Amino acid sequence: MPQSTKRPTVIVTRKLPDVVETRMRELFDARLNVDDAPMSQAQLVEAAQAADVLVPTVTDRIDRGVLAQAGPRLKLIANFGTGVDNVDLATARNRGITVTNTPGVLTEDTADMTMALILAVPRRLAEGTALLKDPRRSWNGWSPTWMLGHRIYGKRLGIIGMGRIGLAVARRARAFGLQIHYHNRRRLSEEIEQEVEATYWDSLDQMLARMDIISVNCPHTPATYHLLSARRLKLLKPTAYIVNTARGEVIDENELARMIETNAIAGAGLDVFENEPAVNPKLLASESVVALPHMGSATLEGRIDMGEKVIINIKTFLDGHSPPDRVHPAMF
Ligand code: 8YV
Repeated sequence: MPQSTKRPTVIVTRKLPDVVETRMRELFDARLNVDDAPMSQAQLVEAAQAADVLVPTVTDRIDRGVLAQAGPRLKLIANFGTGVDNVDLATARNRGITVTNTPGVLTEDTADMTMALILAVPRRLAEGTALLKDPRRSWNGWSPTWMLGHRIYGKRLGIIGMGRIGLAVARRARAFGLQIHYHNRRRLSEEIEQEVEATYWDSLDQMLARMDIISVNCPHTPATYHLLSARRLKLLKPTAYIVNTARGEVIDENELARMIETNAIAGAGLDVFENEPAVNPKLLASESVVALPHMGSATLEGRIDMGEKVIINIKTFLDGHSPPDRVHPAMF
């Protein structure tokens, strides 16, 4: 078969929605993971040796070790996901491997989940439902001083990372009467600040000390690893809540768990964890923590859109153009 008609080998590390996999089979020599078992590092090396294009997800560590053993054909890593902290971007660039991601299509879903946690923790949603469903406990009826949470309306929300998702959270939170504050590498335009009536804080430390609820919406990069360090977590008011739908690594999870255990903060809504799938048991034991298994973007519509983006990135790249969602290491 002449080189030009040979279909490129695209190795997909996890099971994707049927419609995405079917289209990939039509377009490429697609090697799919129908059992959805996470790949070991050795299996990832094998995949990197055989593929023209690798499609990993957040559960795959495409580190220096994997990239160092990649075959000469591997020219594109089309990540199924927006965060690219699972890929060693510098090594990929040095080896001439392009990396793409899937921004934009999971913004609204992730912002919805963030808002759900902002509501769920102060209003004790998980506690209430767990109580009713627990056959060992019984509900003795309404009481004026029972299951009291805290009001959301009028409180100060501090958003760390005001990119697409942070802004989508701000828009929702405004509708719930929260006062929007934010810390970001770059200040937003005056127009957008006015739209969501946002107050910018150059100093993260100063913002943390004054907020009622903190929402983490920045990517995990070397610069944001443990951005909420033990020192910074201690700046929070004891009545504050933390919500994280970004990456567990942004928060010092051990310190957060210690503070939850000792009631040094009021509660946390966590969709992501530092050592997924492991979760600090102190967090799970606490009634003031609402914990979710990394579900922020988990809608069927979102996953299909992500798959479509991956396909467009691969097609554009293979056609010799710069793919629309090319990741530039300096961006992260
Ligand atoms: C995805 C995410 O589920 O896209 C991201 O960065 O965190 C998630 O919403 C996951 O990354 C898919 O690889």
